[in-house]
Amino acid sequence: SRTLLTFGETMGRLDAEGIGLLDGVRPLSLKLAGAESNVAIAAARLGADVTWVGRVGPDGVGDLIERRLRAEGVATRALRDAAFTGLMISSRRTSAGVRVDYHRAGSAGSRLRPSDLPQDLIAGAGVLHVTGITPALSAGAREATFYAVDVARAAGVLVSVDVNHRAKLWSAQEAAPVLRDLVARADLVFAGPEEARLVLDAPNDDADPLTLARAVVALGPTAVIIKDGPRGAVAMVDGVEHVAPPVPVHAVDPVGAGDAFVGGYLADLLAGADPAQCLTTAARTGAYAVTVPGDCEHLPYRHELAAFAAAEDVAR
Ligand code: KDG
Repeated sequence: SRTLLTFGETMGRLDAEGIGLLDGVRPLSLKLAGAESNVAIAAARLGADVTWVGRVGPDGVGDLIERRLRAEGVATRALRDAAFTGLMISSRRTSAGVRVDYHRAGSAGSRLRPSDLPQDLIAGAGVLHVTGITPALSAGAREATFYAVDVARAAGVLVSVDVNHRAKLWSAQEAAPVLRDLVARADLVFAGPEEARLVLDAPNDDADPLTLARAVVALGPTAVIIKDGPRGAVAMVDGVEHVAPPVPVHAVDPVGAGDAFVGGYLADLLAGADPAQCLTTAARTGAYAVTVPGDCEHLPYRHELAAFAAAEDVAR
C-alpha cells in the first residue's frame, strides 16, 4: 500500500497576525493546527495518498477542520464528539517569536480511543504516522496510539513516530518513559536534538546530532532523523549517515515546519525515493513552511518546491 495513515488532535488556530499585545492586534484569523493534520496536508500536497482520523466537536471549528482536510484531498474520518473542538491561540508580543497557548483540555480531539482506529484501516496502510502529542492528551488517546502502533507492527506496516514533546502538555519526567516506549516500537523516528536526549534519558549530553541519531537507533528503529531547525538535519538510515545542510530562508512563522519536514519525507518515501532524496525533500518542505504564515495553509505543492529548490541552487 502507498497510503499514509495518521491520526491525532486537530484544533482551530486563532492567529493574531499583527505584532503586540492581544488587545491591540488585528486581524485575528481562524486557521488549522495539529501536528498530524499538518503532516497529512504536507504529504497530500506533494502527491501522497493520505488518510487522517480524529475527533472533532459539534461546532463550527469541527466543521472547518473536516472541510479543510477534505479540500486538501485527505481521506478524512472526522469522528463527531460531544465535547468542543480544541483551540490554539498564536500571537507575537514582539517580532522575535510566536507564542502559542492551548485551549484543549477535555476537547473532542483528546477523547480519541482505540476503537476509533479500525484494524483493517491500519493494516491496509503503507505507513502509520503518529506523534508524541497524542499520548499526552488523555489515557484513551495514549491507548489508541500504542494500540495502532502495535496493530501496524503486527501487520508489517511501517511505523513512523515524531517525538514532538510538548512541554505545555506534560513534563519531561512524565513524557520520557512513554516517548521512549513509542520510539522503541517505531521503524522511523523524527526528533529534535532535545527530544532525542529526552528519549535517551541523557539531558546533559552535548552529543552532536549524528551521535544522537546513532544512539536513538540503538533503541530499535532502523531510521532516525534529527531535525535541527535552522541548523539542518541528519539521518541514520539502515546504518548509513545522511546530512541535509540548512536551507537559508527568511523566517516568518516556524510553527508547523517540523511537520512539513515529516510530510515531505513521508511523501517521498511512499513514492519509492531513496533516503537521501527523502531527506532533501523533507528539508526543503520544512524550510518552505518557515517562509509562510500558519501551520499548513501555505505548504508547497510539488512544482512550487521545485521552483524553491532552483532558487536555492542559484543562491549557492
Ligand atoms: O507542530 C505544530 C503543532 O505543535 C501545532 O499545530 C499544534 O498539534 C499541535 C500541538 O499539539 O502542539
